[in-house]
Order: sequence, then C-alpha cells, then structure tokens
Amino acid sequence: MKTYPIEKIRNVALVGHGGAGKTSLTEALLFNAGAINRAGRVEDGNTVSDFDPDEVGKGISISLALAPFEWKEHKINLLDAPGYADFLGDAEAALRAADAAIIVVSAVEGVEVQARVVWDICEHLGLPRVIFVNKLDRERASYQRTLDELVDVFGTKIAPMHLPIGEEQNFAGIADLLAERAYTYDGGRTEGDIPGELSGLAAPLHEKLLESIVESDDSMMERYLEGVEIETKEIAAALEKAVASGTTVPVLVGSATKGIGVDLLSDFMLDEMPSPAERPPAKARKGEEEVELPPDPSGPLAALVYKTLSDPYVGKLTFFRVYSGTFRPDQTVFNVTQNNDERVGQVFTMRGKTQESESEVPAGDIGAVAKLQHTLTGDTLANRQAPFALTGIEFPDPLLALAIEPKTKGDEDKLSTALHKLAEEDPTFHYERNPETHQTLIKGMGEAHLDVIVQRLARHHVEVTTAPPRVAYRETIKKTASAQGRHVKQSGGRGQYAVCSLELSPLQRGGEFEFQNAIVGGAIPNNFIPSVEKGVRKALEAGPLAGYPVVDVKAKLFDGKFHTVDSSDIAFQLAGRLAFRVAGGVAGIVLLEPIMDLDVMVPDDSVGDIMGDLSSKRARIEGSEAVGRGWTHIKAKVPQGEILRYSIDLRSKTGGRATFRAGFSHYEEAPSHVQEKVAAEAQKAKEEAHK
Ligand SMILES: Nc1nc2c(ncn2[C@@H]2O[C@H](COP(=O)(O)OP(=O)(O)OP(=O)(O)O)[C@@H](O)[C@H]2O)c(=O)[nH]1
Ligand SMILES: [Mg+2]
Repeated sequence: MKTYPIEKIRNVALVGHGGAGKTSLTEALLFNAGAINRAGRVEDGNTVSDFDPDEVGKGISISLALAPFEWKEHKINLLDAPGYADFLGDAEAALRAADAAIIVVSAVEGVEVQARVVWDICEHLGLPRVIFVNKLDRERASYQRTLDELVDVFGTKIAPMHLPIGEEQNFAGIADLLAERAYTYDGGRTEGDIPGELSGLAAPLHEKLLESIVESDDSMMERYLEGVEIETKEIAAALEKAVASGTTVPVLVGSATKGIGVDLLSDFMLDEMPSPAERPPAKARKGEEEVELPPDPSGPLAALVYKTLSDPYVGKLTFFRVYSGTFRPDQTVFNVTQNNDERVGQVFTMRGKTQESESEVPAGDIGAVAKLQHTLTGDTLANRQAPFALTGIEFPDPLLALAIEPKTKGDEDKLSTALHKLAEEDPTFHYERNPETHQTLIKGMGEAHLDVIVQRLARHHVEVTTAPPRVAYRETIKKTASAQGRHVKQSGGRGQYAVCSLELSPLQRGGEFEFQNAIVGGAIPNNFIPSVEKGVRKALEAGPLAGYPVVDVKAKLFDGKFHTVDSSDIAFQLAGRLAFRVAGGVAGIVLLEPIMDLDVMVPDDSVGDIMGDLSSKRARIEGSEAVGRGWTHIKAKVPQGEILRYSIDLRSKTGGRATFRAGFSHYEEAPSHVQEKVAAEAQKAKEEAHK
C-alpha cells in the first residue's frame, strides 16, 4: 500500500457488544472500497478479521484484527475488536491504538452491556466516537426504540445524523439529516429528496442536530439564533470539531450484510473523524521527565505495540502504532520498556492474515513486524538515543482460574513452553505454578477465554485436563500444649537416641513460625538444637488435619535428653517432628481459609440479588454505595473457596453486566463444616494415591 500523509490517515476501532455486526461491517467497508473482491460472511468463516481457527469454529471474534483500506485518497485502518466480554482486553488495545471509535449497536438487541463498557473506556481515553445502528434490515429491528435507548443510556451527546428509510425487510436506504438528502440502495445507490413520509420526522431532527453542532461554537450559535443561514461546509467543519472533542456523538444507521449505509460511513470517517494529526499529542516519559510527542514523521521514533500474534507461518507478529517518527525496515530499534535492542527485518501492513511489505510506516500509521525477540504488547519501540516510553495499555485483570495438567506424562516442559508463548500473545491470560497446592493454574477473563486457551494448547501439541483450582488452606493450633518426643532405638546395631520436649503456642495471624531455644544446663547439646528445629519445620510442611502447611505457631524447646554415642542429627530431627505431632494433637489443629477482598460493580437493579448471593457465600458485606448512572459498588470479604467460579455466577446473575475484582486479604479459621469437608477430601485423595 502506498504511504499516506498523516492528514489522510484514519485509525478507527470497531467496538460494541458481541454479535452486533463489527466483523460484518468491516467486511462490508472493505468490499465497498474495492479492497476485497467479495464480502465474506461470519457464518461461512471466510471474513478478513475472523481468520483464526477458534474464531471460525465459534463464529465470533476472539482477537482484534487490523483491516486497512483505501477510500477517496485516504487510508483507513480499521481495528475490528471482539465484543464478547471474555476478550475485552483486545477491545482495550484497539481503542488505545485508534484515534476514534465506531460503537456498533444492533437495532434488534439495542444497547447491550459491552456497548456501555466500551463507551466508558472511550470516555476514559477521551476518544471521539460515533454510533452505528446496524441490522436495520432484520426482523424486529427498530430505529426509534434503539435511539431512545441510546439517549437514555448515554445522554444528550447522542445526535441522530441518519434516519433509516423503511425498516426490517423494507429497509431500503438512508436519509441524511444534515445534508437533507436521501439515498436508496438497490444494487447501486440513488440520491434524491427525503421521502414525504419521513420529512415530518426529519425536519425537527435536522434542527436538533444543527443546535447540537453549533453549540460548540459561540459565534456560529449567535448567527444561528439570529436566523442567519449557515453554510453546509461551515457546519460540517463544526461537526468535525464537536465529534473530535466528544461533545457530539452522531448516530449513523445501516445494514452491514446488505451493504446499506456503508459508503456513507466511509465518507463520514474521512469528513468528520479526526486524523492522527488532529488528536492531542501522545504522552510519553523519558526517565522521570514527562513529555508530549507531536505526530511528526521526522521526529524521534515512538511506536506502541498494541497486539502480539503468533502466526503459524511467520511466527511472532508484532503490531504497532507509530506516534512519532517513522518506522523503517532493516534497522535496529530499541525497546524502551524491556531495555533491549530489537533487530527489525521487513515491515508489513496486515489485512487480516494477509501481509504486504511496506517501505516505511510514518507517524500516525499502523504496521507490523515479524520475529521480534523480547517485545511484548504494551511496549514502546524507539531509538536508543531518544528512548521515549509511551503510556502503556490498561488490560483487565483475569477473573477465573483453572488448574491444568498434561494428559501425557512427560509433557510438562512442552506445556510450560506453550503457556509462555500464549501469555506473551495475550496480556489478559496469566499462568502460574502454585507451590502450595502443586497445581499449574491458568487465569483468564472467563470460561470461554480459558476454553480458547486449552484449544490453543492443543494446537501447540499439548493436550491438558482441567480441574477447579485447589484452595491454599493452612492449618494452625488453637491453644498452648506441650509434649515429649522420644526417638529411641538401642537394640542391636548402631543405636539412636533423642528426646525433646516442646511447648507449642499459637501466634497471631500472619505470625508464620517461631522457634525458641529454652534449653538450660545442656539437656540437649547445642549442635543438636538446629536438628530439632529442622524436624519441627519438616512437620510444618504438611499438617495433620488435611496436609496443608501449618502456620502461626511458636515452638519452644524446653527440655530433652541425649546419649553421648547414640544421639545424632537425624535422631533429633525425628524426635522434634514427633514432639510437634503429639503436642499439636493436644493443642487442637484447625483449618485456616484464605479470605479475599471483593469489589463488585453491579447495576442498581440487581443489588438485592447479588447481596443475597454473597451472603449465601459466607461473605461479610463491608459497604455498598451508589456511584451514579445506575451502578452500585459493593465491598465484601469472602472466603476464596466460595468464589472460585464467581465470574460465571456473576455473569449469569446480571446478564454479564456486573464486574468484579478480588485480591487476597488474610487467613481466618474456617467453620467446622468446611474443615470436615476439606479433611474428608484430603483423606480420600490420600487413599486414592495409595491404590
Ligand atoms: N441481518 C443482518 N445480519 C447481520 C448484520 N450484521 C451482522 N449480521 C449477522 O450477525 C451475526 C454477528 O455478526 P458479526 O459481524 O460476527 O458480529 P461482531 O460484532 O463482529 O461479533 P463479535 O466479533 O463476536 O463481537 C452474524 O451472523 C452476521 O451475519 C446486518 O446488518 N443484518
Ligand atoms: Mg467480530
């Protein structure tokens, strides 16, 4: 593709709820511009954006896709983001790399959860946006109902730009409220006057739209109120300003699969959406210093990596958006975030999975490079001489964990290599080896996300089984108790002799373990004291109740006996362990469970439900506060064992509207029914291991 000057570039993210039609719209825009010969269909698995086998299999987008096309001497870089909540990370990345967003809303389903979520991200990023009301050709589509809902949810910024001519199977075209022209689609496109039956509706909307636009300009507002006719050109310029500043969010309409309104949307992107040059300069840091980088192709290089993909043919592909300078092939760049040089070979532009070599990618444009060694999503690529680091990308924290194990023994190494690769590719996917529960955990945004991860592992030739994660319980003692440990064997052969007396007492939560040597008068020689401690520590590793680590205990060694010949290090270790076990039995062992800090954001109308559910999960509610716009923030402390599948529960209780965060708080004694259950499970596991 040829290199375009910055004013002729648009970077636009397509976002919205799952299934609203983003991928179909991408396809229609590319087809309309002649970038592809035929429009693929999501159902047929032949679209430009959904090329990954998981996407084809499921018929949904999982990964964001870049789809550039040329339109009237401009280059439009579409970033088609997934809508499903599990893949929100890629929507965040698309919005971060774009200069504007199109929020696609279905005229059948209306304003769904993820549309609100991406709207909030746009607000947070200060990103200009428009709404495209799609699927107007479908049965039960309603423009008026959708518009009312948009105004209801997003407020008075919402400004209708286009009106549908007809609806459902009669959807035939579009009335442009600003130009007061109508376009009907029947093979080609015919321009005409707004049809009579619509003009009654269109006239007041035209006035409203004008008002909303002129509001951003005082002098224009004055002339408008005085009744002076304002030129269409001036209004278009004012609209562009109003969109860029986010004070007006125009609503366009159409049908992606019928190709209605798609050309108007392309024109709208050129005429009314900001070029990279019209956006505020990028924020960056050089050491402690904060700077702003204007989008100058001859400035210092600063490119943000917004996506990493592993391609079966080329290997690792790194997608970047250039904010300053020009990204050229065959050079060494400096990864500021990782503090590492990277050798760059060819530079590409990608359309879906199709690559095209580029001679350069200047500020404002988007490109890709293969086989970088150290670079991860969110990093900045720059020059060593001018190492500016751009603000990274905020990815959501993973919400659901599963334990996995390779089906084939001996695949452990292959598994960890594959996990490493997948985590590099997907910033919302984490994995860890839990040293306490001896499980490998995969953590993601939800069931569908982890499902995809398991399938991707299989494509890396590692089949795994999944299980719920074990809770890292701990054990401790209830009260102070003493006991003697005797390890004495003196019948034949080399003798063994060690006796020690221990007093165990509870420490405060978080006190871990303390060992006190209170031996006086050499009852145990000094060189064997560490042996006793070692034995006790060994016993702490697996508690008597259910095999979990014993914590918050003080062990005081206060007496003992030894034999000049038969005592040894190992004998005192065994005696120490025995004394601990016996004293522990007397002191009473109890189970501690991890308690989490839970923050839930719920729509006001489901607060009652969520509270009820939380109390059935033994949660202590610490507060609930209405935070406005229909949302309530609930804070609670809740046992980890009760919320292992909270992301699933919460989604089903609120239709996917609520979000939560959970972090470890502290350990607490578990109620007796939990202790009994955990002890019984441990017993069962032990018996199975012995079979
Ligand atoms: N009738 C009709 N169907 C449409 C239209 N746009 C999309 N669809 C259908 O709606 C379904 C979902 O479309 P997609 O393009 O995959 O939607 P998406 O927003 O990309 O979905 P995700 O990427 O999974 O979030 C597919 O079956 C499309 O054929 C439209 O304008 N009219
Ligand atoms: Mg899609």
